[in-house]
Amino acid sequence: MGKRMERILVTGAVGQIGSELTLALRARYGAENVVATDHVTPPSPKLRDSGPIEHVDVTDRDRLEEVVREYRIDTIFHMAAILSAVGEEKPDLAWHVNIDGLYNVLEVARAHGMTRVFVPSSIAVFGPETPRDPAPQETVLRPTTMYGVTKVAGELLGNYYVRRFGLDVRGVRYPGIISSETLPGGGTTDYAVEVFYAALKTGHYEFFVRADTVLPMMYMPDCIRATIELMEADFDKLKHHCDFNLAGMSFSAEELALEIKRHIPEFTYEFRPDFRQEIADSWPKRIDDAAARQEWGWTPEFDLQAMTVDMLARLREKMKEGRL
Ligand code: AKB
Repeated sequence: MGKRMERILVTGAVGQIGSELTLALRARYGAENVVATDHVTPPSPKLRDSGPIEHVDVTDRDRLEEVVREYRIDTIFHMAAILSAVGEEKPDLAWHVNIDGLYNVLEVARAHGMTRVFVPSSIAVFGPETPRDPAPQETVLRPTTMYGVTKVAGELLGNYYVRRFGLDVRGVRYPGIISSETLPGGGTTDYAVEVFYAALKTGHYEFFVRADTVLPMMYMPDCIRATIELMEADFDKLKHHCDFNLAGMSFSAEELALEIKRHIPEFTYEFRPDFRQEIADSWPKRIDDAAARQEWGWTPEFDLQAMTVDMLARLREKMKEGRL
Protein backbone atom coordinates (compact mmCIF):
# COMPACT_ATOMS: atom_id res chain seq x y z
CA MET A 1 0.00 0.00 0.00
CA GLY A 2 2.95 2.37 0.56
CA LYS A 3 3.03 5.39 2.87
CA ARG A 4 -0.22 6.80 4.22
CA MET A 5 -1.68 10.16 3.23
CA GLU A 6 -1.92 12.02 6.53
CA ARG A 7 -1.52 15.77 6.02
CA ILE A 8 -3.24 16.85 2.82
CA LEU A 9 -3.22 20.15 0.90
CA VAL A 10 -5.77 20.89 -1.85
CA THR A 11 -4.97 23.60 -4.40
CA GLY A 12 -7.90 25.19 -6.25
CA ALA A 13 -10.09 24.26 -3.27
CA VAL A 14 -12.72 26.86 -4.16
CA GLY A 15 -13.24 25.47 -7.68
CA GLN A 16 -15.90 23.10 -8.99
CA ILE A 17 -14.12 19.86 -8.06
CA GLY A 18 -11.86 21.24 -5.33
CA SER A 19 -14.75 22.50 -3.19
CA GLU A 20 -16.47 19.10 -3.00
CA LEU A 21 -13.22 17.12 -2.90
CA THR A 22 -11.98 19.12 0.10
CA LEU A 23 -15.13 18.33 2.09
CA ALA A 24 -14.94 14.63 1.13
CA LEU A 25 -11.27 14.46 2.15
CA ARG A 26 -12.01 16.21 5.46
CA ALA A 27 -14.74 13.68 6.19
CA ARG A 28 -12.40 10.79 5.38
CA TYR A 29 -9.03 11.89 6.80
CA GLY A 30 -10.07 14.32 9.55
CA ALA A 31 -10.97 17.97 8.99
CA GLU A 32 -7.82 19.33 10.66
CA ASN A 33 -5.64 17.25 8.29
CA VAL A 34 -6.94 18.78 5.05
CA VAL A 35 -5.78 22.32 4.21
CA ALA A 36 -7.89 24.10 1.59
CA THR A 37 -5.90 26.58 -0.49
CA ASP A 38 -6.89 28.91 -3.32
CA HIS A 39 -6.06 32.36 -4.65
CA VAL A 40 -9.61 33.48 -3.87
CA THR A 41 -11.55 33.34 -0.60
CA PRO A 42 -14.19 30.60 -0.43
CA PRO A 43 -17.71 31.97 -0.60
CA SER A 44 -19.12 28.84 1.04
CA PRO A 45 -19.15 28.87 4.88
CA LYS A 46 -19.13 25.05 4.77
CA LEU A 47 -15.69 25.06 3.16
CA ARG A 48 -14.42 28.09 5.10
CA ASP A 49 -15.39 26.91 8.56
CA SER A 50 -14.86 23.15 8.36
CA GLY A 51 -11.04 23.06 8.43
CA PRO A 52 -7.80 24.98 7.81
CA ILE A 53 -7.78 27.39 4.91
CA GLU A 54 -4.88 29.37 3.40
CA HIS A 55 -4.40 31.84 0.60
CA VAL A 56 -2.08 30.26 -2.01
CA ASP A 57 -1.57 31.18 -5.66
CA VAL A 58 0.10 28.11 -7.21
CA THR A 59 2.29 30.31 -9.38
CA ASP A 60 3.99 31.54 -6.17
CA ARG A 61 6.31 28.71 -5.16
CA ASP A 62 7.57 30.38 -1.98
CA ARG A 63 4.06 30.81 -0.60
CA LEU A 64 3.14 27.22 -1.48
CA GLU A 65 6.27 25.97 0.27
CA GLU A 66 5.57 28.11 3.34
CA VAL A 67 2.13 26.50 3.78
CA VAL A 68 3.52 23.01 3.09
CA ARG A 69 6.11 23.56 5.84
CA GLU A 70 3.68 25.08 8.31
CA TYR A 71 1.21 22.18 8.08
CA ARG A 72 3.82 19.41 7.46
CA ILE A 73 1.98 18.43 4.27
CA ASP A 74 2.69 14.95 2.81
CA THR A 75 0.07 14.84 0.02
CA ILE A 76 -1.17 17.39 -2.53
CA PHE A 77 -4.35 17.25 -4.59
CA HIS A 78 -3.50 19.84 -7.23
CA MET A 79 -6.89 21.00 -8.53
CA ALA A 80 -6.01 24.58 -9.55
CA ALA A 81 -6.22 25.03 -13.34
CA ILE A 82 -7.43 27.25 -16.15
CA LEU A 83 -9.99 25.32 -18.26
CA SER A 84 -10.40 25.01 -22.02
CA ALA A 85 -12.61 27.96 -22.99
CA VAL A 86 -10.80 30.54 -20.83
CA GLY A 87 -7.54 28.94 -21.99
CA GLU A 88 -8.41 29.84 -25.60
CA GLU A 89 -9.17 33.42 -24.59
CA LYS A 90 -6.06 33.71 -22.38
CA PRO A 91 -3.47 31.15 -23.56
CA ASP A 92 -0.70 32.94 -21.70
CA LEU A 93 -2.54 32.65 -18.38
CA ALA A 94 -3.38 28.98 -19.09
CA TRP A 95 0.30 28.20 -19.65
CA HIS A 96 1.39 30.13 -16.55
CA VAL A 97 -1.11 28.54 -14.15
CA ASN A 98 -1.25 25.03 -15.65
CA ILE A 99 2.46 24.56 -16.39
CA ASP A 100 4.37 26.89 -14.03
CA GLY A 101 1.87 26.13 -11.24
CA LEU A 102 2.20 22.37 -11.76
CA TYR A 103 5.99 22.59 -11.87
CA ASN A 104 5.93 24.43 -8.54
CA VAL A 105 3.71 21.77 -7.00
CA LEU A 106 5.93 18.91 -8.25
CA GLU A 107 9.15 20.61 -7.17
CA VAL A 108 7.82 21.40 -3.69
CA ALA A 109 6.53 17.81 -3.39
CA ARG A 110 9.93 16.44 -4.45
CA ALA A 111 11.85 18.73 -2.11
CA HIS A 112 9.68 17.68 0.85
CA GLY A 113 9.73 13.94 0.04
CA MET A 114 5.96 13.79 -0.21
CA THR A 115 3.93 10.57 -0.08
CA ARG A 116 1.73 11.29 -3.10
CA VAL A 117 0.51 13.99 -5.50
CA PHE A 118 -2.73 14.02 -7.53
CA VAL A 119 -2.55 15.89 -10.84
CA PRO A 120 -5.77 15.88 -12.88
CA SER A 121 -5.65 15.53 -16.63
CA SER A 122 -8.62 15.81 -19.00
CA ILE A 123 -10.26 14.49 -22.17
CA ALA A 124 -8.75 17.69 -23.60
CA VAL A 125 -5.49 15.78 -24.17
CA PHE A 126 -7.17 14.27 -27.22
CA GLY A 127 -7.46 16.03 -30.56
CA PRO A 128 -9.08 15.63 -33.97
CA GLU A 129 -6.71 12.81 -34.95
CA THR A 130 -7.68 10.62 -31.94
CA PRO A 131 -10.31 7.89 -32.57
CA ARG A 132 -13.52 9.40 -31.17
CA ASP A 133 -15.70 6.46 -30.27
CA PRO A 134 -14.12 5.40 -28.04
CA ALA A 135 -10.80 7.15 -27.39
CA PRO A 136 -8.35 4.36 -26.52
CA GLN A 137 -6.04 4.55 -23.49
CA GLU A 138 -2.92 4.51 -25.66
CA THR A 139 -3.49 6.84 -28.63
CA VAL A 140 -2.52 10.00 -30.51
CA LEU A 141 -2.32 13.04 -28.19
CA ARG A 142 -2.38 16.10 -30.44
CA PRO A 143 -4.80 18.58 -28.84
CA THR A 144 -5.70 21.81 -30.60
CA THR A 145 -6.32 23.91 -27.46
CA MET A 146 -3.79 25.50 -25.10
CA TYR A 147 -5.57 23.75 -22.21
CA GLY A 148 -5.03 20.40 -23.96
CA VAL A 149 -1.38 21.21 -24.63
CA THR A 150 -0.84 21.95 -20.92
CA LYS A 151 -2.65 18.75 -19.91
CA VAL A 152 -0.50 16.56 -22.20
CA ALA A 153 2.61 18.26 -20.84
CA GLY A 154 1.27 17.76 -17.30
CA GLU A 155 0.82 14.01 -17.84
CA LEU A 156 4.33 13.71 -19.27
CA LEU A 157 5.82 15.78 -16.45
CA GLY A 158 4.02 13.75 -13.77
CA ASN A 159 5.16 10.47 -15.30
CA TYR A 160 8.69 11.87 -15.51
CA TYR A 161 8.70 12.63 -11.77
CA VAL A 162 7.55 9.06 -11.04
CA ARG A 163 10.36 7.56 -13.12
CA ARG A 164 13.16 10.03 -12.47
CA PHE A 165 12.59 10.96 -8.81
CA GLY A 166 10.39 8.15 -7.47
CA LEU A 167 7.67 10.70 -6.55
CA ASP A 168 4.26 8.97 -6.48
CA VAL A 169 2.23 11.19 -8.86
CA ARG A 170 -1.20 9.99 -10.06
CA GLY A 171 -3.90 11.39 -12.31
CA VAL A 172 -6.97 10.73 -14.43
CA ARG A 173 -8.30 12.26 -17.63
CA TYR A 174 -11.49 13.79 -16.25
CA PRO A 175 -14.48 14.01 -18.57
CA GLY A 176 -16.87 16.99 -18.18
CA ILE A 177 -17.96 17.05 -14.53
CA ILE A 178 -21.59 17.72 -13.61
CA SER A 179 -22.28 18.99 -10.11
CA SER A 180 -24.73 20.94 -7.96
CA GLU A 181 -22.48 22.60 -5.36
CA THR A 182 -20.09 24.93 -7.25
CA LEU A 183 -20.47 26.04 -10.87
CA PRO A 184 -17.61 25.17 -13.23
CA GLY A 185 -15.68 28.12 -14.60
CA GLY A 186 -14.57 28.49 -18.18
CA GLY A 187 -14.83 24.97 -19.60
CA THR A 188 -16.37 23.63 -22.81
CA THR A 189 -18.50 21.07 -20.97
CA ASP A 190 -20.04 23.77 -18.71
CA TYR A 191 -23.35 23.62 -20.65
CA ALA A 192 -24.10 20.26 -19.04
CA VAL A 193 -24.20 22.00 -15.63
CA GLU A 194 -25.62 25.40 -16.62
CA VAL A 195 -28.66 23.77 -18.27
CA PHE A 196 -29.87 22.39 -14.90
CA TYR A 197 -29.66 25.80 -13.20
CA ALA A 198 -31.39 27.48 -16.14
CA ALA A 199 -34.15 24.86 -16.34
CA LEU A 200 -35.06 25.50 -12.71
CA LYS A 201 -34.49 29.26 -12.59
CA THR A 202 -35.82 30.57 -15.91
CA GLY A 203 -37.23 27.48 -17.67
CA HIS A 204 -35.10 28.14 -20.75
CA TYR A 205 -31.52 27.40 -21.85
CA GLU A 206 -29.47 28.36 -24.86
CA PHE A 207 -26.86 25.66 -25.47
CA PHE A 208 -23.55 26.96 -26.85
CA VAL A 209 -23.02 23.68 -28.75
CA ARG A 210 -25.02 21.85 -31.44
CA ALA A 211 -27.82 19.44 -30.49
CA ASP A 212 -25.82 16.42 -31.71
CA THR A 213 -22.68 17.22 -29.68
CA VAL A 214 -21.76 14.09 -27.72
CA LEU A 215 -19.08 14.35 -25.00
CA PRO A 216 -17.93 12.15 -22.12
CA MET A 217 -19.34 13.35 -18.78
CA MET A 218 -19.33 12.26 -15.15
CA TYR A 219 -21.42 13.08 -12.08
CA MET A 220 -19.55 14.59 -9.13
CA PRO A 221 -20.04 11.70 -6.66
CA ASP A 222 -18.34 9.37 -9.20
CA CYS A 223 -15.61 11.98 -9.80
CA ILE A 224 -14.80 12.28 -6.08
CA ARG A 225 -14.87 8.51 -5.59
CA ALA A 226 -12.59 7.94 -8.61
CA THR A 227 -10.10 10.52 -7.33
CA ILE A 228 -9.90 9.03 -3.84
CA GLU A 229 -9.91 5.41 -5.09
CA LEU A 230 -6.99 6.07 -7.42
CA MET A 231 -5.05 7.84 -4.65
CA GLU A 232 -5.64 4.93 -2.27
CA ALA A 233 -4.79 2.23 -4.85
CA ASP A 234 -1.79 -0.03 -4.37
CA PHE A 235 1.16 1.58 -6.20
CA ASP A 236 2.51 -1.84 -7.26
CA LYS A 237 -0.66 -2.59 -9.23
CA LEU A 238 -0.41 0.61 -11.32
CA LYS A 239 1.14 0.39 -14.77
CA HIS A 240 -0.10 3.87 -15.65
CA HIS A 241 0.31 6.86 -13.36
CA CYS A 242 -0.83 10.28 -14.56
CA ASP A 243 -2.89 9.46 -17.64
CA PHE A 244 -5.78 7.11 -16.82
CA ASN A 245 -8.77 7.36 -19.17
CA LEU A 246 -11.88 7.68 -16.98
CA ALA A 247 -15.45 7.18 -18.21
CA GLY A 248 -18.81 7.90 -16.63
CA MET A 249 -21.52 8.47 -19.25
CA SER A 250 -21.84 9.97 -22.73
CA PHE A 251 -24.85 11.78 -24.20
CA SER A 252 -25.68 14.44 -26.77
CA ALA A 253 -26.72 17.95 -25.72
CA GLU A 254 -30.23 17.21 -26.99
CA GLU A 255 -30.47 13.92 -25.07
CA LEU A 256 -29.62 15.86 -21.91
CA ALA A 257 -32.26 18.50 -22.67
CA LEU A 258 -34.90 15.81 -23.29
CA GLU A 259 -34.02 14.01 -20.06
CA ILE A 260 -34.49 17.26 -18.10
CA LYS A 261 -37.76 17.90 -19.95
CA ARG A 262 -39.08 14.53 -18.71
CA HIS A 263 -38.95 16.06 -15.20
CA ILE A 264 -39.76 19.69 -16.14
CA PRO A 265 -42.20 19.49 -19.11
CA GLU A 266 -42.36 23.30 -19.53
CA PHE A 267 -38.55 23.53 -20.03
CA THR A 268 -37.57 24.96 -23.45
CA TYR A 269 -34.17 25.12 -25.12
CA GLU A 270 -32.32 26.13 -28.26
CA PHE A 271 -28.88 25.58 -29.76
CA ARG A 272 -26.59 28.49 -30.66
CA PRO A 273 -23.06 27.15 -31.09
CA ASP A 274 -20.19 29.57 -30.41
CA PHE A 275 -16.38 29.18 -30.45
CA ARG A 276 -16.63 26.33 -27.95
CA GLN A 277 -18.20 24.10 -30.62
CA GLU A 278 -14.83 23.73 -32.31
CA ILE A 279 -13.27 22.63 -29.03
CA ALA A 280 -16.07 20.12 -28.41
CA ASP A 281 -15.67 18.75 -31.95
CA SER A 282 -11.98 18.09 -31.32
CA TRP A 283 -12.73 15.85 -28.31
CA PRO A 284 -13.92 12.22 -28.31
CA LYS A 285 -17.51 11.09 -27.75
CA ARG A 286 -16.68 8.16 -25.54
CA ILE A 287 -13.73 6.92 -23.50
CA ASP A 288 -12.27 3.44 -23.14
CA ASP A 289 -11.31 3.23 -19.46
CA ALA A 290 -10.29 -0.44 -19.34
CA ALA A 291 -6.91 0.41 -17.77
CA ALA A 292 -8.56 2.21 -14.82
CA ARG A 293 -10.96 -0.71 -14.37
CA GLN A 294 -8.15 -3.27 -14.44
CA GLU A 295 -5.46 -1.46 -12.45
CA TRP A 296 -7.52 0.04 -9.62
CA GLY A 297 -11.02 -1.39 -10.04
CA TRP A 298 -12.84 1.68 -11.37
CA THR A 299 -16.64 1.38 -12.00
CA PRO A 300 -18.93 4.39 -12.41
CA GLU A 301 -22.35 4.39 -10.72
CA PHE A 302 -24.29 7.25 -12.31
CA ASP A 303 -25.85 7.23 -15.80
CA LEU A 304 -27.79 10.09 -17.44
CA GLN A 305 -31.11 9.16 -15.80
CA ALA A 306 -29.77 8.71 -12.25
CA MET A 307 -27.62 11.84 -12.48
CA THR A 308 -30.57 13.98 -13.69
CA VAL A 309 -32.84 12.86 -10.85
CA ASP A 310 -30.14 13.60 -8.25
CA MET A 311 -29.09 16.95 -9.76
CA LEU A 312 -32.67 18.24 -9.86
CA ALA A 313 -33.34 17.11 -6.30
CA ARG A 314 -30.18 18.81 -4.97
CA LEU A 315 -30.74 22.04 -6.89
CA ARG A 316 -34.39 22.20 -5.76
CA GLU A 317 -33.13 21.83 -2.19
CA LYS A 318 -30.68 24.73 -2.73
CA MET A 319 -33.50 26.80 -4.21
CA LYS A 320 -35.65 26.22 -1.12
CA GLU A 321 -32.75 27.36 1.06
CA GLY A 322 -32.32 30.45 -1.14
CA ARG A 323 -28.83 29.33 -2.30
CA LEU A 324 -29.49 29.13 -6.04
C1 AKB B 1 -13.40 21.74 -19.88
O1 AKB B 1 -14.47 21.68 -20.51
O2 AKB B 1 -12.47 22.50 -20.18
C2 AKB B 1 -13.22 20.81 -18.72
C3 AKB B 1 -12.55 19.53 -19.12
C4 AKB B 1 -13.27 18.55 -19.93
O3 AKB B 1 -11.42 19.31 -18.77
N1 AKB B 1 -14.49 20.53 -18.11
